[in-house]
Amino acid sequence: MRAFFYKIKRILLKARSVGLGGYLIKLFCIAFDIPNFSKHLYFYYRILKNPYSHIKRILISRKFMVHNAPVISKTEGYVFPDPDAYPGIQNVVEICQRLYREKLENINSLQRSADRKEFFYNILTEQDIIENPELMEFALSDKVLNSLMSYYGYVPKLCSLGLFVSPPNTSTKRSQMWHYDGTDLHHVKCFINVFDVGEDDGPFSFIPADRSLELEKVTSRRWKVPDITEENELKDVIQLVSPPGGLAFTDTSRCLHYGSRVRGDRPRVVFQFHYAVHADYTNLTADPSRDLRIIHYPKLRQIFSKDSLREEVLR
Ligand SMILES: O=C(O)CCC(=O)C(=O)O
Ligand SMILES: [Fe+2]
Repeated sequence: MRAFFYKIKRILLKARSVGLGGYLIKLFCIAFDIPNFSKHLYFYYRILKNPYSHIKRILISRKFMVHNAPVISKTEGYVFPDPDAYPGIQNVVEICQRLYREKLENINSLQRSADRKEFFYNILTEQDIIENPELMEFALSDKVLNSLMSYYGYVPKLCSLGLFVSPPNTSTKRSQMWHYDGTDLHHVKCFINVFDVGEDDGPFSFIPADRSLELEKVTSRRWKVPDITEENELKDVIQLVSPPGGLAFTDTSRCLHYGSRVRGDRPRVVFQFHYAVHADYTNLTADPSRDLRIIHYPKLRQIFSKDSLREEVLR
């Protein structure tokens, strides 16, 4: 009985977060057993609602595209670039290291406020971004935007960002299990390791998009799989194991992924910024311990909308 009410509650919460149109699409696709197709339908539904805005996004991306940035593979849905390709990354890492150390004293209370996701929570605040504009400037830099625009083919939206702490833990739940990110057609997340991350430190781990699709067909395990164990599957896993500054851009709607299985004795800290086709693909309420959703921070959007490209990214 409890499980039944829990299921109903989840359905209602989901309906509220994606809006009526998005929700009907989801229900339709579930009914026909094509859940991943709902992302495509949602994409066309939003474009048809406002075609002009999409055309504008294509035109602005053409104007600013310079093709000198690492390319996110359209087939594989990721790039593991040389950090030196992105000017300013070392500075970003140093700022994040300092912010983490400054907040260390209060880290337990920050973790407690991260209600359900105590294994992956954000400690960055709006004030930190205002005082350290280099973080946002990096996420909006020409190089980063060029990597993204050549993948999307139009200007993507900055959806959220954060400095995420994953403390040592023994759990394997929620985003610690294999999953795709939902609703939006292309969530592209950039993960930057702030300190050394080894195999035991819960590295961000994923399977390239083409291989994820094959696995999904063979195993029909699309969602929240506790583990993928067959040897032929495991060999395809890529882990963001690196010294500080190691980074990856991954389309988490197409690449099966998980992270934060921190079995060693030190926390994993990453700076992550998250792009999507629509920043408002969900109406989550503001919760800085989850992440900083740009739609909830008009002041940041105003400060960093420096030209027509950044304006579009933050609109
Ligand atoms: O903990 C991680 O590294 C992965 C988190 C995740 O699934 C996500 O940000 O989409
Ligand atoms: Fe995810």
